[in-house]
Amino acid sequence: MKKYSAFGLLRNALSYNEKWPEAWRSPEPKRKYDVVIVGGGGHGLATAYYLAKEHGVQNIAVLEKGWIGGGNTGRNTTIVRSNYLWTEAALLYEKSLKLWEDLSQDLNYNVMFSQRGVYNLAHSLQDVRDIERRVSANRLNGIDAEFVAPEQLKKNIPGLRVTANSRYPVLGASLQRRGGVARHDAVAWGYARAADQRGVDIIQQCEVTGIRREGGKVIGVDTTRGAIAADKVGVVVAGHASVLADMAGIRLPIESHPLQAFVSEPLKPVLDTVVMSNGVHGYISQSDKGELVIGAGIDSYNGYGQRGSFHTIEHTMQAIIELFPAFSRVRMLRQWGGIVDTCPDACPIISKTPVSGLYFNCGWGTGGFKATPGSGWAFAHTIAEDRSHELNAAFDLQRFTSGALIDEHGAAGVAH
Ligand code: FAD
Ligand code: PYC
Repeated sequence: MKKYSAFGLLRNALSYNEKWPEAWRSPEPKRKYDVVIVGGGGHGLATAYYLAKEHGVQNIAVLEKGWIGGGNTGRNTTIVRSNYLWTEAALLYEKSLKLWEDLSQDLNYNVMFSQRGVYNLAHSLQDVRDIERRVSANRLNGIDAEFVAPEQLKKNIPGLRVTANSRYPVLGASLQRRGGVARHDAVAWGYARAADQRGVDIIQQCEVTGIRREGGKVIGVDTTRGAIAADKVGVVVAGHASVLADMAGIRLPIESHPLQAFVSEPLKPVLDTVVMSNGVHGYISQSDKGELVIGAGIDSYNGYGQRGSFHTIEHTMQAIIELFPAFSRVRMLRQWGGIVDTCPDACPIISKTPVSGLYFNCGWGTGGFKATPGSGWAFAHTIAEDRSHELNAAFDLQRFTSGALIDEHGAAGVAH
């Protein structure tokens, strides 16, 4: 493994980048791999990393049509938590949260995971009941969760309007103290560097245009850089899962929607936690650079444009100002969108498919960043062993024919 010394850092700084070592190689694609992962977002890179690290697979490529982390990994608002209602989902997200807690050390790369707590606000008696139920369910699953009363919220979150007589009164909140945020680019870069060090070929500017099959089995992919043979293919392309599934003759129960995010001009530290509200439909945190990081619900139409519509921007700002009236004076800096693939039950798919050797990991909707390590870990197991791990068994494609859906709309909440 390459070591970086303080002198090395100084030398690189003075050489104006020219002699900086590359963080990962840029190899030409080989003609054949044991495993090809389609999609160089956090999930794809994590899958490749755990395939190499946990399962000893040596001949792996990650194929990315653009640049790594250029999809939703680099576009999301970085909220990490594991407070899902149903045991199946809660345990999968909790596995991920546990991996987050050691991730910087594991990757030897600072992913800036900050456990600053995540609040989910209650604005009605029904919200309070739902939140109390979820807090209890989380605790039964060994996941930290607590209910915070309004008086305590006033102390914990200065600036939050906690009154009983506003349009959306704040009647309490759930708090997961171990939740928080991480640096999204660093997650992609950290996994890429660590995967590369284990021999994974990361090939950018390489779009998969076809999935080759023979006798019901996958045999490789067509790409903009030629055909590449593979014994196994794992597809993890966030907003484009249906497009790739179509290439293999598979129909997924997925809708693709734009989801927007916003950052403000940088401010001095004013908010040291994450606040989410399903009721007003907005959420907010403050980045280490000082920007307020803001988001809301999906744009309700289907589409692949990474922009979103104006009325969602207006609605989001209304929501945030309802919660934090003082932020009405803050100027916004940037807005962007990503494409999210949502499943009918707001839960992901990590599954084998009817094509032997072809696996799909998708449908994370608005909430897959928090799952990056756990998703990669479980998908790597599924590919290496050709069967689900118990953590992702319930997230098989079978559930859409058996009807065993896991409704997480409440926990997925704000953005869905
Ligand atoms: P991506 O990072 O999108 O990676 C998929 C990659 O596949 C892309 O790089 C794409 O270029 C590539 N690809 C697509 N087609 C092809 C092809 N044919 N050939 C080769 N490569 C291809 N989740 C949370 O948990 N917390 C949040 O706070 C949060 N906020 C969000 C805010 C926004 C605005 C958005 C858009 C999403 C948010 N999410 C959040 C969801 C989260 O970002 C995603 O679920 C997660 O990042 C998906 O990771 P990924 O690696 O699967 O996707
Ligand atoms: O899943 O926690 C989440 C989330 C917050 C914002 C978008 N997704």
